[in-house]
Amino acid sequence: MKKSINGFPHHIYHQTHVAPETVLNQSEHFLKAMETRRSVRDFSDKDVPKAVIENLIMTAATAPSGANKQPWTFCAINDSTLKKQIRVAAEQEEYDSYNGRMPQQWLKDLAPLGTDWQKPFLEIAPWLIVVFAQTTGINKEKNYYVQESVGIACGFLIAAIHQAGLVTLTHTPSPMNFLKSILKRPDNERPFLLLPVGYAADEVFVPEITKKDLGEIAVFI
Ligand code: IYR
Repeated sequence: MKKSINGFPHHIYHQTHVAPETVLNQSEHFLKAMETRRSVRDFSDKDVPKAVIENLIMTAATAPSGANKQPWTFCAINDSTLKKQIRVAAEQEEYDSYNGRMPQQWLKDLAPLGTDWQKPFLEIAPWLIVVFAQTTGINKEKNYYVQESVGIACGFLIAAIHQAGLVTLTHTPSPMNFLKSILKRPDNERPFLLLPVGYAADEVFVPEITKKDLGEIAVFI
């Protein structure tokens, strides 16, 4: 079944029919799965096939975006020379950030996470995915809700990485314009987020932090 709206074709959408009790089960199941996700900073150097990374990126690209402009570019890097270059540049910025640029309160807030300026995972993880936001189209065409759209796509990407059995972390070197020059991205793109992707190292320690309770994050009105 098809119909036309404003002269554009639409077709019937069939969401698989799910019984109400199955909806509850599935929502619980996905919650449990997502609750096992952690930001991991210790990676194995074990290879991940390119086909896996392609699937992860295509999952991210299913995200909704303003006027369906899909204002994102995913740069997937496996080349060790390029990874080293990114590590060196990121550590230069991060060294300055951790040693003077970040206010004391910020450093205090990060202390429980145990992060510092050193980013060995940028070389050890088999893949780095650098997500770029397209502030406009390549010929200055308008994009809408770029931050929101790319943020949602990154959420999908992180969930997909976890669901596949791999790990990542949201690395935010700051400032991160070096990514634009190293990766030779065009003027309409702005670096948004860097995600190392791979298998977790054999032994990984993560901080004992908790997520807020439902009562702290939601109001039912
Ligand atoms: N960009 C730094 C610092 C950092 C900032 C926040 I906010 C974090 O949640 C974690 C780290 C870094 O990536 O180490």
